[in-house]
Amino acid sequence: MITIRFVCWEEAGCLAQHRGRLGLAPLPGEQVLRALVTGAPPGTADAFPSGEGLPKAWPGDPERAPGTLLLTGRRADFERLCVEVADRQTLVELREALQVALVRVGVAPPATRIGPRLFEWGSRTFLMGVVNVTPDSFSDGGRHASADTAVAAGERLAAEGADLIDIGGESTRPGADPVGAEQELERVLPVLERLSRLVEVPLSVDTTKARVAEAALSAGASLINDVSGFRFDPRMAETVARAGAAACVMHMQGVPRSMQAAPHYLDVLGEVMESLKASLDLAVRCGVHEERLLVDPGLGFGKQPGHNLFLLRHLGQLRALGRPILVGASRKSFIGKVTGRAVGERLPGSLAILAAAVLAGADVVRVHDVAESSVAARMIDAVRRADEGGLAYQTPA
Ligand code: HH2
Repeated sequence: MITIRFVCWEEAGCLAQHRGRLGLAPLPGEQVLRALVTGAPPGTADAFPSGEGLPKAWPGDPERAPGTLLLTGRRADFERLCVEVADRQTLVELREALQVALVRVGVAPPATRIGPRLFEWGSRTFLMGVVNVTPDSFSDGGRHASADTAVAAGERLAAEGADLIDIGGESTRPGADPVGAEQELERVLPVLERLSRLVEVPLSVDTTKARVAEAALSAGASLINDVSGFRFDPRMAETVARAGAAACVMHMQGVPRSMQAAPHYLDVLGEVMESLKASLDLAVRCGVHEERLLVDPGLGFGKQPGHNLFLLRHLGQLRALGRPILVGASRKSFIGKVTGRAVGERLPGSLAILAAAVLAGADVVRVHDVAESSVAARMIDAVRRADEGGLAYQTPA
């Protein structure tokens, strides 16, 4: 399967602005792009045309990186390539993948309805607040172990500005013991039922079990947050499809019990992308509406600190999947590794990661500290929107 990701791209808006400053009209197609192709079938590099007005192609080393190509050119060159190779059988898959990737590069996906709310991606950063109804979650374990405290926490997060509230009944921290569906339901359902009557914010349930998802969706949840990307329970995708619900598919290498033992990748971004694409394809095959799906690189799930930081830095490349990007970094151990801070002292590090993630392309950030994250997100959004007049910020009402 061919995967294409743009590893460098010029912001089309910035280019238009530079031209405007010189008094020149916008020039469509001038945007410079660099694409990394993996999984190309044999013969692709040989069949690739060369010449003026076409992207330049560098095939990867056939021994070390078979099926790879690096393409560089202007958008107009890539578009011309798609026309030029229209009748070449060997390049059909490449052309189709390129056409899709060209539409997606640097562009926010279309809006998604989650429960009663429409999320217009690119308009601002959205916050998913976390309520773990567990005794053993890595940062808030035991704090909301009773339904009363969990409901109160959910109400507080909604008041602080959460756009979604994610309720979890099973810890997925490294080394965590799995819990049965019965126990997970006992923890999650009472909170979900009460919270759905008290707040207007859409509720999400963090589970990998179809049975839990099914009951949660009937009890008022609008989104299933599956950290296994629909891999652990073969009934999960059809359960989400039947309910017409939204879902977030996350990447994880291995299983929580052992995932941090020896995470290993040759190309962490490419492998995360391919796995997320497989989760999206599975979901769509089972009847989930593509426009209801979000993707998440799964920071800390079978990843070394360096893998997490690299994924964050190049997050925008996941745009090639065409879905909104959710990132959960709040209080995680890689922040502790970099800053030397214990879990209760990771707020400054978490806010810095939030800023980095948003600037790199995150649409939703999953956080424990909603009040502080909401101020940080508003500030970063102002930076993102900054225009030369300096008027592109809005004072909150
Ligand atoms: N991280 C955790 C749990 N669920 N879901 C998504 N989509 N992305 C994440 O990064 C993610 C997640 C781990 O954090 P937490 O829920 O606070 O801890 P625990 O799993 O120990 O309950």
